[in-house]
Amino acid sequence: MKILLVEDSRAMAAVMSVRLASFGYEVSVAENGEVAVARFAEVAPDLVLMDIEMPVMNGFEATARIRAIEATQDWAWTPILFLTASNTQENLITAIEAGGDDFIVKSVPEAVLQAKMKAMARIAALRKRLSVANRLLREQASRDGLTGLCNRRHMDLTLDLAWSEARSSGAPFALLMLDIDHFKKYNDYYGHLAGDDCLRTVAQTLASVVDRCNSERLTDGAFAARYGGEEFAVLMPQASAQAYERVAHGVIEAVRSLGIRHERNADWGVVTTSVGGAFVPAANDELMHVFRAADERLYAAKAAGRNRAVL
Ligand code: GH3
Ligand code: MG
Ligand code: MG
Ligand code: MG
Ligand code: MG
Repeated sequence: MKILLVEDSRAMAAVMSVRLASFGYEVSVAENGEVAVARFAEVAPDLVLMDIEMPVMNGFEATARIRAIEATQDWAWTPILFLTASNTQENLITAIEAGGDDFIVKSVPEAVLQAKMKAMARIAALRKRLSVANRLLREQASRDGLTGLCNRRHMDLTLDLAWSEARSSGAPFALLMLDIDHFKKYNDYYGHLAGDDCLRTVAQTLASVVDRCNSERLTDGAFAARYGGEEFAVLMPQASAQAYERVAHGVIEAVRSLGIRHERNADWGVVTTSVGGAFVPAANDELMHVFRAADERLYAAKAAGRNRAVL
């Protein structure tokens, strides 16, 4: 357990540090409230031991600042234990009101200190588990279970944001809609499990084309999502027209050259995809119109024989 000890008296800090280290805790010392707030963000302690009277910034003020930092994070609540000179009812009430969890007197007996630290360690451990669980849940809520790509919910949220940013800055904006060709026939012929494998492979291929464009700096922050059953969307904020075309043609070629056999795809014999795109040089329209344009071009790509992009 990492402990941030906030104490202006060097002698007291030294005594406490030794005691805490002897319990096996890792201690870092801040000499006033202001240093403590900065150190808190740096070391992310599991527990704070906070003196009250200190120069520059006292313990109550530092606690209020730490609680304000935590208010912006999920499930963040680092136990803060005040160190007081005297064991009075008034001290306890003030400490709790200020955002502390408990207080101990500086002359506390060894065994009491150790017991209180144990109780605080339990709070710290619980908080950590909650924040890990919360992170996992959030992560899962924005992912598609089959392909691991972002899901539609996440894409819709991101699209709205990216679109309003593009509108206010007048930046270019591009959207691709991709659909696997004759996928119903693929399922009918090879079975749904093979269909699922195929979906995963196409999704990974799409993601790697997009990732490559990001890492070659052709695009910045472009990402793919599973938009519906066998439909995918690619959002390319601030992409150039060349980047937009390159991703569209790149993914069609990458999927075709996987060479996944598809007997019932009469024209191509392997799994292929069709893409419809919309490139807006300076965003000013309604996002719905951008979608409609991409969707119409996707139909046009299907009608023109599939395995192609209409941009
Ligand atoms: P087109 O070339 O015109 O796009 O024809 P298509 O057969 O691909 O289009 P259609 O919309 O008729 O069929 C889509 C199929 O995708 C139907 C559905 O069973 C399949 N599908 C959707 N989601 C999944 C999935 O999660 N797993 C599997 N195996 N199949 C899926
Ligand atoms: Mg002091
Ligand atoms: Mg479809
Ligand atoms: Mg369809
Ligand atoms: Mg299809």
